[in-house]
Amino acid sequence: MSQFKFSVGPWNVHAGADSYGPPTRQEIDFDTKLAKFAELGFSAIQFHDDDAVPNINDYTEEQIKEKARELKKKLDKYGLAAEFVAPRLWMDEHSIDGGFMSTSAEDREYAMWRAYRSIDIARELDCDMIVLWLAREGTLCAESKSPVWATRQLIEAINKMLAYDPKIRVCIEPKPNEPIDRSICGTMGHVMAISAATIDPSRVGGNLESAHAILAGLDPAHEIGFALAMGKLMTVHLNDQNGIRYDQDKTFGVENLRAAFNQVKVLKENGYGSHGEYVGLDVKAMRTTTDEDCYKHLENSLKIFRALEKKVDRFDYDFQKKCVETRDFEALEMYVMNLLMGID
Ligand code: GLO
Ligand code: MG
Repeated sequence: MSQFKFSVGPWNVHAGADSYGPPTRQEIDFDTKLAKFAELGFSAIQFHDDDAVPNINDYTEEQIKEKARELKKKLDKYGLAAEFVAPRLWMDEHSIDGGFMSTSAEDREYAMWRAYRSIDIARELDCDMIVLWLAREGTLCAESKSPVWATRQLIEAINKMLAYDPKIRVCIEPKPNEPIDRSICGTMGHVMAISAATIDPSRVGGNLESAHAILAGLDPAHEIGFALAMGKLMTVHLNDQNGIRYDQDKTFGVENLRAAFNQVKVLKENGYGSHGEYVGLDVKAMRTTTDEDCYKHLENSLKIFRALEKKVDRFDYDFQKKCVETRDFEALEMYVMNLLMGID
């Protein structure tokens, strides 16, 4: 039995379309996904604001809250909690050039409207966290905006969110690029710096996604460890990624098992989850996956995570200590490889 609670977003099950081709699977309706997520053993759902309230632009603030209350009833029916709400600031025509640091004042205002509505929805869903995946917050053309101005815009926007609701926690999910060229807040280090510059650093932390760390050329377990050391790891998006390419969101552990082992290890060793944090997945099925198998990547990610938990349980800390004392890192490394290969 895992010591962790897991979460997932509805976008993890999708119809297979990519930038180069149309869907390859049927769309699955939201209620069916919820039922299946509960059956697979997930405890909480991650939401975009418009996953929670589709066509959010068409409603008043009161109507949005009402719709969120209806969703809460649905979640209760399946025994699922809401982990976070994330303003989707990359699809709408107002977010063509970013949200909080868009070059258009009107579009920046729209971004704040979505952030406030996300907080309203979170409140109705009984959750206290919003996630900012800063998809288009950066530059497409380096000279189009000042990085100094853009960074300050982000801090100011977060300060407004913190002031809007004294309980809300703002969790930044950093990514170095894609869909933008250069991100303003691309790594966990940037997130910590932004946090420190806000009016309430205790309520601003990070969501480390394995793939995003790899895209920045960094090690996911070290990024997780860095945020844990600062007491600011609010959630994780576990997945995998084959080096510095397009964002792949592969099943957790399939590309680099040792790196995945070390992510589980650092989470376990540091009591992650003891303050209610979830182990979140952000994984995509392959384009070739069939309709019947459209949840397989989630099942497989959970299986791999749990199997690695058992490996961490078996990790021989006495042997590790001895190796460190004698600086025999060859032996320690081979011990880890044998542990992962199942060779005693
Ligand atoms: C994309 C991100 C995205 C976010 C999600 C929640 O690269 O990982 O999936 O996690 O929109 O904010
Ligand atoms: Mg993510």
